[in-house]
Amino acid sequence: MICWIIALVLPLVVNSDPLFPVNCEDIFNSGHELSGVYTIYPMGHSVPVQAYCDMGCEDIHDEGRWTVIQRRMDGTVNFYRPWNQYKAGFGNTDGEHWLGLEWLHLLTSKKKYELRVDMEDFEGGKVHAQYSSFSVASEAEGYQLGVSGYIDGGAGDALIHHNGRKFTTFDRDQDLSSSENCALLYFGAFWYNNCHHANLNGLYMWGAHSRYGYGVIWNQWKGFHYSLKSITMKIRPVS
Ligand SMILES: [Ca+2]
Repeated sequence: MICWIIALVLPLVVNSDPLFPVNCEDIFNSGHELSGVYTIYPMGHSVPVQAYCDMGCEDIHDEGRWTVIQRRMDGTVNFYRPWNQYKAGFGNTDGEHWLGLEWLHLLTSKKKYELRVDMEDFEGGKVHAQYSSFSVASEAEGYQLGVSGYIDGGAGDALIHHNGRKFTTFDRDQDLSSSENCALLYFGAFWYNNCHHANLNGLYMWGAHSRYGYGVIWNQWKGFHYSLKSITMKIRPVS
């Protein structure tokens, strides 16, 4: 937690020219060991994008080198957005944001990545879920999700329900509900099945509520009637 506070106080914007790091592991390996906002180049040197790098804490650097791909923490950013914005990314890189599906595809199509999802409730509880394999296919393939190799961190495995599913927004229905658009139904955007066990881009609410499936949901931990306080999705290459 101390490291997290330092990271918020000391946001860094670093251009690693001429190295053009592809992800936060490259940034770390070039000597930048503080968490913060950095520039990465998943598409090559002419197309920079800002990403939040979670470098972990001093003395336990093995926990770091993560490229954050999604973060919710205070409800300051609207996540109910159309396809093109989920494709390109949106939000505040040092706060709530979505990196973007195209970047996720570019990163995970070149190397094998793992995923960690950290989450926190409003009562001080903290758990995580880790997956040894994470990939996002091309836009032509609907940005199909590949996630497997669950490692328990107390959260339970909500994403197995979404493995192999395409991404759905309110203006592009690729889910498995024949009668509904899950993004419209639950005010989110995700790799919906019919519809979800995790609604990580849902409305930011405050803990327990009465509306089934609404909110920032990780069903296997807190159920369908509890919206989380914070959640972070982050990825890094598997060596
Ligand atoms: Ca549908």
